[in-house]
Amino acid sequence: MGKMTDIALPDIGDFHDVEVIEILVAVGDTVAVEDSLMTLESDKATMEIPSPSAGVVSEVRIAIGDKINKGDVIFVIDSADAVEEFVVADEVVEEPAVQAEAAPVEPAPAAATQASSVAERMIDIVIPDIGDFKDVEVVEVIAQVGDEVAKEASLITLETEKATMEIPSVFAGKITALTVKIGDHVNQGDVIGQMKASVAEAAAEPEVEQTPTPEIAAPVEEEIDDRAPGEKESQRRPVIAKPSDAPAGKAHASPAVRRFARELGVDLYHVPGSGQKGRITKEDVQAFVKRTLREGAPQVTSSGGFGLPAQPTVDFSKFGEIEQKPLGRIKKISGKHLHNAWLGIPHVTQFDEADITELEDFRKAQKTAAEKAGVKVTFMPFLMKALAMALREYPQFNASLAPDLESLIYKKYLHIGVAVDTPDGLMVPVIKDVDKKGVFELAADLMDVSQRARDGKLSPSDLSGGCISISSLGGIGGTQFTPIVNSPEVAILGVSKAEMQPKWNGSEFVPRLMMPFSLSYDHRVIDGAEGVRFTQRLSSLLSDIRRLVL
Ligand code: CAO
Repeated sequence: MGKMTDIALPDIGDFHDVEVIEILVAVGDTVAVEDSLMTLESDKATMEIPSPSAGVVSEVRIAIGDKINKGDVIFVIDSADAVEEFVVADEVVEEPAVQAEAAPVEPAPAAATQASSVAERMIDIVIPDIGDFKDVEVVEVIAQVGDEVAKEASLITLETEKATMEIPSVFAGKITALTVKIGDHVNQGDVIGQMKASVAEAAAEPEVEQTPTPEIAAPVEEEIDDRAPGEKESQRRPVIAKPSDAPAGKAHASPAVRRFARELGVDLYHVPGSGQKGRITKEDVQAFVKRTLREGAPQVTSSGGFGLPAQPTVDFSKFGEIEQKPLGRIKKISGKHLHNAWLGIPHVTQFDEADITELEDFRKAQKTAAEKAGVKVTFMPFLMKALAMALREYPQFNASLAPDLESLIYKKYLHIGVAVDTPDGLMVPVIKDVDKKGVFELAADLMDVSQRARDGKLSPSDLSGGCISISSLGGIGGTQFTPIVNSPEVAILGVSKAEMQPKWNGSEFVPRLMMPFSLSYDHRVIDGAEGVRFTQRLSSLLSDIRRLVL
């Protein structure tokens, strides 16, 4: 056992008694520095609380629904080998994890009149203290010229790589000018418009005391994973989900949209975003709900999900000794995604095989060259090259269904996800631009991502953008299996162990190294004939890799 360290809630600005809406780790989970531990939500902000260091969670001191404050001990972590990285409770509060405080920014009324009177004044709308963020991009302009806004109504949304924050109005009033547009970059103190504000004035008080302190929504960590909240929320209310809405990974949305979605019981994970960089807007949530109601899609509930009857609860201890251990975070997330894909996509699995005798000879012949290049060349890089070529020839396999299910989005790029077996569960890092890379480069990429997956060091960008996935169990064994399509992709290749088999060449049986593989695909997009043409083409490319250079 290493050093037991209390992890306290860091400084979260002016927020008090903030509700725990999600706990992202369980006892026994291994966490890395900056891994999100929990999500808090106030009426103004949503924020993830990152771990200050690495270790194994030994105690979870909070529960969903708890109201907590800065300094409260929320977890105990066994810091094991990483003791020097740990920040104890007292230190945590010195180091804010989320910037939620905002400094006064609006000018006070120029002159006081009578105590408690309200005057209308033209006031500059100014970007408040947004912490250490500079040149922050405007991703949403919520208010418009002419709008009557309430005090603290959100005006614009800013986004950095790490955070999303809403800028609220300091006063109630009418917007008369807005000089920012989506894509602009702003800094603290920038004037972004004017408003005719109703300003309460108090006579004979110093200006500074009249100046309202704007509360800005705390930055929301970009990596909030909206899969888990849906799952947790479902214990309180049903979550609307439509299986055909292929989840696109992380949900990017402002705190207001998150709140709106939560009120409607919508799991943002299922909502396609139409905003810049795929951000989910309020209109997207509304459209999603309308479509779901119109199409009569099933509801995911905590019971059975997708309208299925709930599983019966069995007391296994009646039959013998048992031990119950919580599922790890990755298993929980990937499990939900797989379940969704399995139920939402009409799967067909096509089985085939490839004669890789020559390929294997060639691979072995490259061993010395590969060692010199510092890579281990397994069969996978060749498979990736062949798959990339087949995808070019059959573009419907390199596509995703549009959110309205009425069209197909063809991708001109070729990024391939590779399922990696890690101690914490299945992860699918994506190797980018496979068609532009050589076998050694792909081997190096594969070594890199699979190692980082096993070390828990993959970044969100490593896990996104895939066009198709490969699940290779060939290094382990098995003859055939039916992989689940990694939505929103439309196909996945499953590879099993190659073995020598006698093959009839027209006059005699000859030993050939045969690799069995399977292709699961979304039958809404791909017909059976296309499926088998694709697997046959892949088989022919692998059987004679000279075709890869044609
Ligand atoms: N047939 C026979 N041998 C194979 C093979 C196949 N289809 N595929 C790989 N091998 C061999 C490799 O060539 C290597 O042999 P050498 O050491 O002699 O070169 C050995 O098996 C081990 O390979 P590997 O698994 O270390 O490397 P890889 O590049 O083939 O695969 C990776 C990398 C990351 C895909 C793999 O390690 C992995 O994690 N696979 C599991 C994926 C998984 O869990 N899928 C299930 C998802 S659905 O639940």
